[in-house]
Amino acid sequence: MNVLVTGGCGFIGSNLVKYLRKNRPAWKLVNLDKLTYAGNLENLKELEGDANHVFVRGDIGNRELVDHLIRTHKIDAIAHLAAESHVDRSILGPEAFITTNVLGTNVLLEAARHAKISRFLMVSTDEVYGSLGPTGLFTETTPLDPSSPYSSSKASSDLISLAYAHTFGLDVVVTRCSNNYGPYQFPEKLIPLMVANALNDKPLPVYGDGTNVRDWLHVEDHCAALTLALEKGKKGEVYNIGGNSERQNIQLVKAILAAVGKPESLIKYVTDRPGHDKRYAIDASKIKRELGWAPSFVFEQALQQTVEWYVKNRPWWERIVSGAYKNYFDTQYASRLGS
Ligand code: NAD
Ligand code: TDX
Repeated sequence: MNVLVTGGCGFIGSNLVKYLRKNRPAWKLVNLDKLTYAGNLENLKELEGDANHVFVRGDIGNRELVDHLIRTHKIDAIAHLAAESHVDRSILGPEAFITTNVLGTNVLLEAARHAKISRFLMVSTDEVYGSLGPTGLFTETTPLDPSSPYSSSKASSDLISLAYAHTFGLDVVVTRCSNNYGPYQFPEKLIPLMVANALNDKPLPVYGDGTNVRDWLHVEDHCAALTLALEKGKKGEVYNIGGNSERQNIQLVKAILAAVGKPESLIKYVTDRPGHDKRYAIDASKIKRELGWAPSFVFEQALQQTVEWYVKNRPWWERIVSGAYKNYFDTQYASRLGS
């Protein structure tokens, strides 16, 4: 099978590309990635010279390029991960989120429809459901109620994808996953940011009172679920993916500090994220029942391994936080302190 993977140089995309090369070695992967601030070819260094991985730098919004790739590589399926993915950045500037997540996705869907692609996997997020109170779980029939520009743009692309299945018969499958963790996550996200700051003895900015809850899933478990959805998902269906590992942010931050042997005095409570969703939790029984997926990583153990990966691979994230993107991290922190 020939698969066009979009966003294959980002966190989940690069993990997926490597997962597929290992677990579906006969598949040819064409990786279309714009290499925004979040895309990094270094994440795929081990695939240099691999004839079944073709990297193409480009924008999913470029219809001519997408058509050309589908034609020349005889693409059978599209796994669509490319996106602007960070909630805080969507609050600073929503435009790129609309351009890539909404319009870019539509370009891919149109190209897929005209080329009669046999499977379109839309990688969506649990954030499309909005926020939960202290109890309950998101199921696939929970009404969408996104709160941030990021989650609204993902809800739009998620629904447009489903509309292509209903209206045009395109073989679309949508997945909605909870928070991922693991190697190669851009250090603007909670876990790698906290590890990086702790190792540099910098304050750890916890938004609000730190009691917001996220459900954590190891990225490799997500990759396994995406592979099954791509292969066996039913046309027009949505599959929730979750780790059954709900943690308050503050619990997680304290666990990270303990793992790297740094004091809790580094924790700094800062101005809350505007519109901050309180709690996410997933009912993943449908994908377990219908596709036979189950998470294999145990959270405490895998968090420890993830922290160790960032400790060992310091140059990978140090280049980001102290190099080209230092300004983002400095201004984010200063603005949350109100300075
Ligand atoms: P990421 O920000 O690490 O990577 C995104 C990738 O997309 C980057 O390589 C970037 O260069 C590329 N990209 C961005 N705009 C592009 C464009 N216009 N054309 C081509 N490439 C472009 O994101 P991630 O965390 O790996 O998330 C991947 C996908 O999974 C996203 O769709 C996201 O919404 C979804 N998701 C993420 C999580 C999570 O916890 N990270 C959870 C659920 C769903
Ligand atoms: O510095 C921080 N301090 C803090 O308290 C950061 C960066 C985050 N937080 C909080 C906000 C959230 O409650 O930690 C939690 C996790 O934040 P993020 O890592 O930014 O993730 P989140 O906003 O939950 O969204 C993530 O999961 C769903 C991904 O970024 C999305 O792409 C995915 O769809």
